[in-house]
Amino acid sequence: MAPLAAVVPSPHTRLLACFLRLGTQQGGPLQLHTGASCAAKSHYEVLVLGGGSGGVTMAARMKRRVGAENVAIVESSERHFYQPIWTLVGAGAKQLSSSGRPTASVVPSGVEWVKARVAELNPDKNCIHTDNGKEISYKYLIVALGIQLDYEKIKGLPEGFAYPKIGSNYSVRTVEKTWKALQDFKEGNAIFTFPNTPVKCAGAPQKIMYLSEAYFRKTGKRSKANIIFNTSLGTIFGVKKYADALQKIIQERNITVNYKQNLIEVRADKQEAVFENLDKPGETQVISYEMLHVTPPMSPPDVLKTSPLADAAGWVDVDKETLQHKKYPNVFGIGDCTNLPTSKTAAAVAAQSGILDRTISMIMKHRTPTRKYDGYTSCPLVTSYNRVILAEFDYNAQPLETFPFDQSKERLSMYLMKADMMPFLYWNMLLRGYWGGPAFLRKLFHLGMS
Ligand code: FAD
Ligand code: UQ1
Repeated sequence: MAPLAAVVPSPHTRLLACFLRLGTQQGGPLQLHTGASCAAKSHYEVLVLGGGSGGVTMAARMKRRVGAENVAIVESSERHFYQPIWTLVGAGAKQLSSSGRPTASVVPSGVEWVKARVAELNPDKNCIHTDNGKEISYKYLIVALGIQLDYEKIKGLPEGFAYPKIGSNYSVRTVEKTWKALQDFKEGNAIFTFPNTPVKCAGAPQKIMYLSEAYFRKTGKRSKANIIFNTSLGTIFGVKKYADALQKIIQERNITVNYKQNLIEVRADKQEAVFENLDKPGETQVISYEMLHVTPPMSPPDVLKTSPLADAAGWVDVDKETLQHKKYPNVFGIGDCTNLPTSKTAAAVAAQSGILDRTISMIMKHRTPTRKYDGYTSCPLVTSYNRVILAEFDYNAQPLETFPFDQSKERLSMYLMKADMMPFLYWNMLLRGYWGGPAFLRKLFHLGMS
């Protein structure tokens, strides 16, 4: 086990830090109040909360900055999952086992893995509490707790998953049920839902629909399937260029899209789904299904919602360019748990990790962060078993494409990138802190075009 870095600040440094904090309310690095501390036995220079995509990536980068023995990750799960591949697992194109590895194998060597859940955050004292009674203090905190799945907000779930004909690619427990429902499909409605909350990978709820449509075609069942996308949103996708391409596909493949329809109840014993009409309060519709794919409502993790780090909606309240917390300058956020106004994806985490690494390095040197996150995010829209539209865009919902061709076209090359290259890049580059997104490739490919 790596030795704990017992650098609890002395009363002298605490007093000095307190003085510096009180004396510099105008902003800038001197506002750091890294001196305040609880009486924790464990202290780390950098404490990372959450061992998912953002947490492991930042731990790897922070190890290079301050040394492994000064970094810890708090994560309770024994397995780390590459969630983006679940779209293909739900469609039977990949095995679930390929998506997970032991957490122990992705925590950077020498970094302390605290196997527990974060139960309470106390940023005024620079400390956190775990569910197994540990208190840990830090100098710098990186919050990477992801987004919470709220299946129970739909009446009849999660217990409804015990019945057949229903699945959800969003959870490791239910993703294989999607593939089972697809195989068992005989005749009737195949319904795909999108909830009335922010979600991670906003393209995933419709990717499985296109794959299902392709599967029905392949197996001769297409004429027996009525494919319905019931979405709480008012548009198919937030970026016009890709929305136009998707609309064409929807028309060509005879898919029905109903907007402002929110799933509120599943009667799994009767194979019925109940939707509320968001434009007409009180109006509901019951639709029977032969297959149902549920994208659950999502929200910030409970531990954040009630913490001083949260904005009014419960997300970690960070500066959208530097990822530094707006009130606690020694606290930073990355990924799905933040209020960064971009689409929540691993691709966004990659781009954010490079920026955050630089931000923290500048803060550590008492300098002002200079590099700015532009909101880069990407969604490989899988439209069949060998085609992908690669959506990439920024904070302004403007396309920010890497490759020197029209990415709104369905392409085999982009499918191969999504299915085979991305997992390799994820496990070997991103999680090791060597992949900060494709900006450099974009610049390279577009050199001759500007
Ligand atoms: P996560 O990777 O979810 O990690 C959060 C971690 O925090 C978890 O390990 C969790 O166990 C831990 N945690 C939570 N609460 C606590 C607590 N109280 N204490 C301790 N630990 C805690 N992204 C793409 O870029 N491209 C795609 O094609 C794509 N497709 C997707 C398809 C599906 C079906 C899904 C589900 C996701 C997809 N994503 C995709 C999204 C991507 O997986 C996430 O955006 C990414 O994993 C976010 O990283 P994160 O670190 O913010 O959260
Ligand atoms: C990406 O960087 C990334 O993070 C590792 C993903 O997550 C799985 C992606 O899906 C995509 C598309 C990117 C962007 C990378 C390139 C090469 C366009």
